[in-house]
Amino acid sequence: MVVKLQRPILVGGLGLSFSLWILQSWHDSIVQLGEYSVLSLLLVGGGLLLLKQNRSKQDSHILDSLPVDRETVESAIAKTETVINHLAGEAENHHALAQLRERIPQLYTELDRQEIHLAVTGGKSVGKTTLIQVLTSNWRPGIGRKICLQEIAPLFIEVSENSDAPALAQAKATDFILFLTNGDLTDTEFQTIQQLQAEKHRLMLVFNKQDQYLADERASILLALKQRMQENIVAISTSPLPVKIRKHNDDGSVQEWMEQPAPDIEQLTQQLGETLAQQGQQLVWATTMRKALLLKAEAKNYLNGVRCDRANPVIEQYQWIAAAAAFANPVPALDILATAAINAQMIVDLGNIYQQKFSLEQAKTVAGEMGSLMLKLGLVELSSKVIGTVLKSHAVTYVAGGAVQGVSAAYLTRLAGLSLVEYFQQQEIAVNSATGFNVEILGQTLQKVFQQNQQVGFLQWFVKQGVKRLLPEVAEEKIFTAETVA
Ligand SMILES: Nc1nc2c(ncn2[C@@H]2O[C@H](COP(=O)(O)OP(=O)(O)OP(=O)(O)O)[C@@H](O)[C@H]2O)c(=O)[nH]1
Ligand SMILES: [Mg+2]
Repeated sequence: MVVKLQRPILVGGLGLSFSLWILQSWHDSIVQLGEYSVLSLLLVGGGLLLLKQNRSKQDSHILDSLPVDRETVESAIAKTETVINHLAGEAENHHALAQLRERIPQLYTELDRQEIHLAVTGGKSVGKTTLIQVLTSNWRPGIGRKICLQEIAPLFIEVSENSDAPALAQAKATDFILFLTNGDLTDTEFQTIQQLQAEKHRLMLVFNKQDQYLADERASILLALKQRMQENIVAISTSPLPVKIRKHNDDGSVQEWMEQPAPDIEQLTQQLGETLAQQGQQLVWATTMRKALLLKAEAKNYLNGVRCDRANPVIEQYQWIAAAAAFANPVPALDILATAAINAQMIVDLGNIYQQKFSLEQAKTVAGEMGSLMLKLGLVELSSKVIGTVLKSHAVTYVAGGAVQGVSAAYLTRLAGLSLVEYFQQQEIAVNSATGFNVEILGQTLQKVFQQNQQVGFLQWFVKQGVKRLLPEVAEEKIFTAETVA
């Protein structure tokens, strides 16, 4: 449905007068707005928290199903392919299509990969290179699979945030991670391990250089490590310091020499050998699964971008329709404002863009739900107050009645539209959609979108747009003049 806005609507008899004192009072209104922002921040805080918890639950749910069997991985790859096909269907010349598509057959090949990839990671000089050398020359696990050891660039060297991200990404791309430390874990080491475990990466904590400690120190470090991580801890010395050997001869003389002890890596080779023998196949499938999910997320991101570009003009269109309606017929009651602001046809149109089909009847129900949610959350009252304040600073007190309703209706329509977009984006790609609407999640989305769109700067801009639309003759010239003066 395409509706062209007729303008100007109802301008007769209304006048706007701008003068410089308004610009002075601008500051006051910013302070007032600041208060509203704090208020609504408090209001949405709880909701956001809920949303976050919900998100992480969803993610871990997917990954809890690791380790996986072959069919699960194949179906994940197929779903990824579906998303890419949607992208191709909706944007046939999309720049990312070729590289996304290429990676699908690679995933199928990856399922049958025979080698197992191990990452050797940890801080600077913990013994990564030495461990790889020792394992390469001394270890024959005999599991019928080739084992590739990859040294990851040292972590925790730079203090800046995310500086370890590229190195960690390399480690995450492998099947199993050997995380080396030379003593008790630092907080950063521990956080990194926790993050890897939360993302369901398999890892073993390797306490290397234990020859540097006395026996009782070693034991207490091991104990500390075990308190932090219940399982998968081994203690080794890949390159123990030479020890002095003293020999007392029969003739009373003493001979001394330095001897290089052999590397002590037995705990590691034994445990690792067992894990790889028992779970080698699973590890490869789990890695493939992770890669398929990553590719799917990437493709979905592109798809959401394409759809968002289509959704924006639709929201804009309905937002000014709502503004015109409320402006022409300003009803003070807040509830009418909320429901009138959410056009069921907008929901149908946006649903179409996101491949979520709604009948007009269904869309009306959703519109009703959203309207009452907005009321319940106090968004209607809050936004009309804020918009009223901004309008006053424009000295439109004259028309405040209709203008407040008009701009508020536009603003609420925008919130509703953006929330729907955000909600649809979170949904799984519909294969056969028509699944029920989750009002709870929609409510959380509304609060989040409201918070993102209630910054003072945005509201001021938005009110200006609204006034321009509703009172084009008067507003344009005056507002632009005011801007030049400011
Ligand atoms: N005492 C002792 N020293 C060790 C042990 N393992 C390695 N080292 C020494 O630690 C130093 C660093 O070892 P590397 O293997 O180069 O460590 P790395 O983690 O690869 O170092 P970067 O790649 O520079 O981060 C070397 O001097 C090794 O000889 C060990 O078990 N005991
Ligand atoms: Mg090294």
